[in-house]
Amino acid sequence: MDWQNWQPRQLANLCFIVKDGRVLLIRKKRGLGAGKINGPGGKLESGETAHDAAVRETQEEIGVTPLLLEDRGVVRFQFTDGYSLHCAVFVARDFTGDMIETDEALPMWFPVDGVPFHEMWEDDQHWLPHVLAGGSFQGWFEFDGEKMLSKRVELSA
Ligand code: 8DG
Repeated sequence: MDWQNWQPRQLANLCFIVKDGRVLLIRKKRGLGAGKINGPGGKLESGETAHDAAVRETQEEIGVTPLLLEDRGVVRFQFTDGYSLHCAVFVARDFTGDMIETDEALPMWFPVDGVPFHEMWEDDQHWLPHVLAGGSFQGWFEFDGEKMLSKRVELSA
């Protein structure tokens, strides 16, 4: 894979709300990764920043507004069918509003040391623990559907 000249087809984001030793995740009901547990997030609309899209997608999916977003890195996905995604990862330290289940997602709290990686995308176990512990990262992954084919992760403080 020539990551040097890689161009993503889509821009997206993920927003992990972390508060009081717990992380707010969703059971995603539709779209890419339906059925899996993930952070709220989704694709950027035109003219939108990754930060603004992370706030909007979290509001749309589970009703709450994340606050104090911290930029923790980028994860890049190349799929064998040609699809590719650049995904900005944020941690939010607080939120306002009431959590709701929507057509898109069911919200669920997990202890930060009890994240259900067996129900998540295969790459997440390689970077999310570090992010939840306060760190940043860069990631590059190749997938064939839901199967991870290659991984490269650079963790930083
Ligand atoms: P839309 O409303 O924006 O059109 O659709 P969406 O449901 O928001 O976007 P999507 O294209 O269906 O879902 C993409 C989301 O899934 C986006 O937040 C990035 C995330 N995602 C992947 N692959 C992986 C992965 O390997 N790990 C994690 N944690 N998230 C991933 O696409």
